Amino acid sequence: MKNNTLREVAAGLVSKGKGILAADESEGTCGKRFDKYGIAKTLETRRVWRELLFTTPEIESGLSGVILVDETIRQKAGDGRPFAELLAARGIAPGIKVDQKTEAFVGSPEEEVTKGLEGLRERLFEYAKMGAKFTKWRAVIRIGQGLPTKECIRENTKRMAEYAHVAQEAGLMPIVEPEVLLDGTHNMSRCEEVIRETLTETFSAIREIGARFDCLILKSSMVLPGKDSGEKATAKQIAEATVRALKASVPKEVAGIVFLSGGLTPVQATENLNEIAKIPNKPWPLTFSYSRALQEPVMKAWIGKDENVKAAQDIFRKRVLATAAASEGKWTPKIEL
Ligand code: 5MM
Repeated sequence: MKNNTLREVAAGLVSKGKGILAADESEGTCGKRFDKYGIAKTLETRRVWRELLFTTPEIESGLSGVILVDETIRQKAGDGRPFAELLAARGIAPGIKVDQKTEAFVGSPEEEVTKGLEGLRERLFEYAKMGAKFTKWRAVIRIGQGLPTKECIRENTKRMAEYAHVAQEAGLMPIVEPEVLLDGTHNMSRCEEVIRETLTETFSAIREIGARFDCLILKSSMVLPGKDSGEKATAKQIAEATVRALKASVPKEVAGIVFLSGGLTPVQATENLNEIAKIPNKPWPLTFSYSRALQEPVMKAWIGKDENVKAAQDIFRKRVLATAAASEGKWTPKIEL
């Protein structure tokens, strides 16, 4: 019974023509984004920002779910409804980020391991009561001289697998997100190799702990040349390399794959997804789970001012619908971004 529910939640999240909004920035990350536009960093401005996003007209046509953060799942909209309730009433599944920051990896301090297993079970039960239907855990993998180390990948994937197992037991469908960072001077083929290695380790750890592949979603980076590599790649090349890496390392039983935008511009994130969608014969449904690529232009239009809410929501609606079109390979440059 529990597995059927987990499968249903997963299927809903990756249903045709829809994807996920990642609105799970921690206070620090959200603060960095606010700083860029001079927006005051308070509990209330973060609440108003999230309300702007979640009350945007028509987003339910392109959004299947929203990933919240602890602070936000406890907050309410101006009409008094908790955000999780408001989203669910619109047919958008509320999810929750459950990892808790990173710590330096012993023996390779340039690398990080994600924390959050302590007290996880109890937190999951509380989130379920608040209406969460799914969860997310992110690990960060850095490419560099001698990096990533096998040991750091192993420790991160071991913890992530344990999280997935506990989340499935608690009835909250897990998203596992081993993010391979865009930062660095590496070329695209090195990125492909690291994504394959990381995902192979991820699924071997998940198999070992006994969590179910068909009751979880993978959130992955795309295969890209490092940000400072000087290498250029077309959206088609990125799509082909990404699908090749996924086919080589992700079990067919996995319920779906969603992509993070990882610092790509909104246009790049849309074009790459559109090309990925056009590739035939993929064993899993694939779509987006973007944060920055959906939110950046919206925040720029809002800049914390009430009088800009409508204009910002209009941009958000267009971004969601364009990205949703791209998830089906139906985006064309004629569709406004
Ligand atoms: C990689 O970050 C995730 C996807 O966002 P982008 O599309 O912008 O790459 C995102 O869900 C991330 O996990 C959250 O922003 C939370 O990050 P912090 O660092 O605040 O926990």
